[in-house]
Amino acid sequence: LKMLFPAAEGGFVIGVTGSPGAGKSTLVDQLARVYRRQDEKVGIVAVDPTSPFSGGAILGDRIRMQSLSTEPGVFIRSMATRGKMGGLSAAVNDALLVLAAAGYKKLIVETVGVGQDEVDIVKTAHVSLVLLVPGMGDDIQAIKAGIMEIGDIFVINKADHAGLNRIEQELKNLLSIVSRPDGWTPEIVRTVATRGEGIEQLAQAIDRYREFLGTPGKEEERRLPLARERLMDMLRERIARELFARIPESELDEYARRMMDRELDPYTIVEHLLLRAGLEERR
Ligand SMILES: Nc1nc2c(ncn2[C@@H]2O[C@H](COP(=O)(O)OP(=O)(O)OP(=O)(O)O)[C@@H](O)[C@H]2O)c(=O)[nH]1
Ligand SMILES: [Mg+2]
Repeated sequence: LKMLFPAAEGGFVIGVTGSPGAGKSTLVDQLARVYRRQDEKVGIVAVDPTSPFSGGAILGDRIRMQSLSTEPGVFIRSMATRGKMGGLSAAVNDALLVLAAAGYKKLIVETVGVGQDEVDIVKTAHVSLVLLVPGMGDDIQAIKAGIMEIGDIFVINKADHAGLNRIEQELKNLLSIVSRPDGWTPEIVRTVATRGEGIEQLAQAIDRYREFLGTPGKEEERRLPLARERLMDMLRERIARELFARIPESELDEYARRMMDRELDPYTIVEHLLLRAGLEERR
């Protein structure tokens, strides 16, 4: 990863999020086709919710995007949401780094828009697409609660369904009350992913946002805090790993028991453990 890092320059990450079944995979498939026509190599990382039954990634996305998976110039990888050392977004970031270094400069990440992990992933993308579908009143509520802030472009997919104007109006109302610090006004694009309608327009909206990011100062304004956050995450993970490597499980159990018996308070225990691991100075 260290060696690949410089070669990963120029990778442009497109995050796609939305409720289960909103049409994300279908849309990603179509968008990848648009990029293939422009002769761009496309890397796709689909973050599958971990199945409670198999404990692994559901293969649904790969099956749905099967038509693409045999296409040269397209690489598809599914990742499960749980059990990733150092967190899911770290694992996704690493995968994107490898893909970008291998020349896949258009990178698409699909995640279901629930949970902090997903929000983190989409946040680190260069551009974030939030998918909505008509006729889901609750959907917009959920959006309001979490992912409203992260959408650079809102896609109303399944525009062939009833209720299109209603959801668009609701979305416009919501967008009119939030003003972004960077001055960007999120665009709204209508698509029918199954028929490939609106996908060219979506690609153009993405290009416009990319141009906006290219205006002096903007990219840095957005990317710098994210780079900092990424560093902090990696440090946090590394420090925790180092720390736990120095504290035997049995000792943790023993301290937990003494805490439970009110023999020792947790504040003192934490100080002891940090001191023992050499991460705190004796006072
Ligand atoms: N009518 C209509 N159906 C669509 C459209 N886009 C996708 N679908 C259908 O919606 C269903 C779900 O599509 P997916 O692309 O699998 O949705 P997803 O958001 O990736 O689903 P998860 O990954 O399971 O969260 C499929 O049956 C698609 O064929 C659309 O624009 N119009
Ligand atoms: Mg999907």
